Amino acid sequence: MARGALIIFEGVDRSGKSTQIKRIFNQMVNKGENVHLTRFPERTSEIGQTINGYLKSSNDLSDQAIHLLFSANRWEHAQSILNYMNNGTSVLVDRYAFSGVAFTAAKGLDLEWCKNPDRGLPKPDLVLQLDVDEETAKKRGGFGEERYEKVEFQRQVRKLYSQLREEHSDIWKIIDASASVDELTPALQNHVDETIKSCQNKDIEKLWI
Ligand code: Z5A
Ligand code: MG
Repeated sequence: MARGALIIFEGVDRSGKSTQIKRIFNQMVNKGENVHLTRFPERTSEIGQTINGYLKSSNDLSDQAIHLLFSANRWEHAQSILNYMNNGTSVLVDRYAFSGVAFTAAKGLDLEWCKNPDRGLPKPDLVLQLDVDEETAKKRGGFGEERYEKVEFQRQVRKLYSQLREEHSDIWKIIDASASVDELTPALQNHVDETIKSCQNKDIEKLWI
């Protein structure tokens, strides 16, 4: 059986990841395609609820501890992602280990240290990085409500995404996400469709191994 693809949406705050990934998921469901949508942080588990408290600034944790919790939150769901893929269902994920690394390294922690807990997770077949400049992001709804939504910090995160993009140029596409919601969806859908076709018979690899 052809396996499903693992496709990640990444990008700085307010770049439109959640908006676009939901549109693409709905289009694929309407066409009868085998697709599953998830996101990280996945805030419903016990670990997810602790992360949620941290992001809303109601609890404080060391930079190392919260990093490990974000990673543990992915590992809680790694086997289920693999099961979907092996059963022919493609998985769309709103943020993944690249957010984990970029957001913690932006605080000054060592990049390789940041990667360690996520080593061995299912490796994505495609990373779609939605990119908007600071001014555009600031104008969009909701900016500033959670812990990391500060301009200087997001600038640092953007730099780290560039570094990760260079390391993963084989699977990474950067998309100018300043266009309208309607304009962006078809281009993103094309990348998703092409990846699903091209990885059908490839082995599932492990991230950072
Ligand atoms: N984090 C971490 O530190 N470590 C980790 O391992 C992981 C995450 C996985 C919460 O993530 C925080 O966790 C995040 C990283 C950190 N902190 N920050 N920053 P989250 O994914 O839950 O964050 P969020 O609250 O969903 O925000 P977001 O993902 O950054 O936003 P978005 O999904 O990219 O944007 P959106 O919700 O689709 O759109 C934002 C607004 O813009 C909304 O009002 C839209 O209607 C509007 N919008 C969207 N697209 C457009 C276009 N094209 N034009 C105009 N307006 C638009
Ligand atoms: Mg989002």
